[in-house]
Amino acid sequence: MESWQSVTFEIPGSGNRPWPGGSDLSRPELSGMNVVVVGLGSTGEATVEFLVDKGARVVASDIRTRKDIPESALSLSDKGVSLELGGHEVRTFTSADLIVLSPGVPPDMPPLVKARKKGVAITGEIELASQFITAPIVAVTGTNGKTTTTSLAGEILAAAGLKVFVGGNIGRPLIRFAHSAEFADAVVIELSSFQLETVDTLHPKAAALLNVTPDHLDRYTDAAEYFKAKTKVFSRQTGDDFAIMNADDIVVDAKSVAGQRLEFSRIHPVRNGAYLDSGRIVLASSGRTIGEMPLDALSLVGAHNHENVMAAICLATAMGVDPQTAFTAASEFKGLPHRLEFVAEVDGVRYYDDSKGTNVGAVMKSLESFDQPIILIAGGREKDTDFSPLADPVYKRVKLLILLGEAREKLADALGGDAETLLVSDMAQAVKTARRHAEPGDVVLLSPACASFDMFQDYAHRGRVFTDLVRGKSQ
Ligand code: UMA
Repeated sequence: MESWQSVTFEIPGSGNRPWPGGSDLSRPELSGMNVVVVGLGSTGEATVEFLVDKGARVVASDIRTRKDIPESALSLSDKGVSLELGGHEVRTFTSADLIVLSPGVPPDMPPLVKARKKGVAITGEIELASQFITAPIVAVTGTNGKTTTTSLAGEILAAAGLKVFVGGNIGRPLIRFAHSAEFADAVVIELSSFQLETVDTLHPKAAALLNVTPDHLDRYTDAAEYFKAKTKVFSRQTGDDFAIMNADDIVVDAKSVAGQRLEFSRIHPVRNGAYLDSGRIVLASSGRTIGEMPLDALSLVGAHNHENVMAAICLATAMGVDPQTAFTAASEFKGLPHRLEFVAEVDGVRYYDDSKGTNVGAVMKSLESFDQPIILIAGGREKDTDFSPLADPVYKRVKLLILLGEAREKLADALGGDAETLLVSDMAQAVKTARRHAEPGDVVLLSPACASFDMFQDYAHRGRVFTDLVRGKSQ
């Protein structure tokens, strides 16, 4: 492939004292080290197992009490791990050599602040794992589309004959791969802003920042802080690496990215990267077309998915996959559950499950994906969200807004003037109401703009409940 154009922008640091690992290729000595792992969810459990195997003395600290901790985590005490349950002790944190945070743990939690002040090294699972991985890393971050892009990039690389590990925020902790010591030609990881906060030396060969719209404002002081965490994905790249960005979305006001820049755009041609033109995805290098495919060859619907596909194709071609292989794998990719997933057509009405649409940006993109009138089911637990950006797309595309969950009044205040609005008490009532008002040709879309935890175990549970109701399985 021909050389790609280079551009630069500035990257923030983590604010933590880097843990004793140091540079990209050093494999730190963990044996005998006192390590506190904070959080005993999927990340924490995998991290503890890894550290124990490396000979570290491990304390696993979690705010949950024993009765809420899964048996698999409790049984870690059989391997010599000390469990600190029901809260975090300041002394445990300040006396550690190293603290490894789970992504969901807020970095400003008081015991952490005290440990940081005392100079205790603090890191995260991704940073720790990456120091034990020699395979090239392909990283995907952004507010929306991460999981689809990560999965598709993995599929394309696999279609090109590479042995690939796909993990990270997608649900498989990266440290599980580091622990397994299995061989891979490439490691494809989805990275959340939470995970990127604690990254210091992670060095992806190819990294994509898909888009940034404000999210997780219950964790960050403002959108800029969230955005800064996202840009850390590029911080350790060199001129041999690839930095992939959405030319339509992100105005990166920073100054230095060392990686070679590839862009993707739905709106205009790019010199290096992918863009849409007359119903085709065009791949360009130094302004020259090096491949193209028709958009209607894709199973994925929606403008945002076109972006995801272009990003995945850029990542794969940056890793040396030929365009035709990338296009073929993209056209065979069926998408993921709960992300604008087609559920059923009932009486001429098409139902879509977009339960993973947990923020305003995701819902905006999903609304843009349809030309038909939309009955939108939204609401749940909000995250200090400003819903006002939804007003315009709701006004233009939504014929009926059905709201549920803790945020329903706040959503009604923000959007009630833009479409006929009904408040309901649960998902069963939401689906029944949608069915009563829908006419043939309409779309009923569950895309909540909120988290699910007020009424469901998680977004997948919410999606399943919706799907079962639509298909008439649980009425
Ligand atoms: N905990 C504490 N103290 C605290 C806060 C939490 O002890 O102050 C404990 C909780 O009691 C719980 C554990 O920490 O036992 C949970 O840790 P976690 O929230 O980091 O969750 P994990 O199970 O380790 O899952 C994490 C990601 N979760 C979050 O970032 C919130 C998963 O992403 C990811 O798949 C997994 O690691 C593997 O990498 C989920 C997610 O919702 C899908 N991500 C967010 C998103 O996509 O928007 C960022």
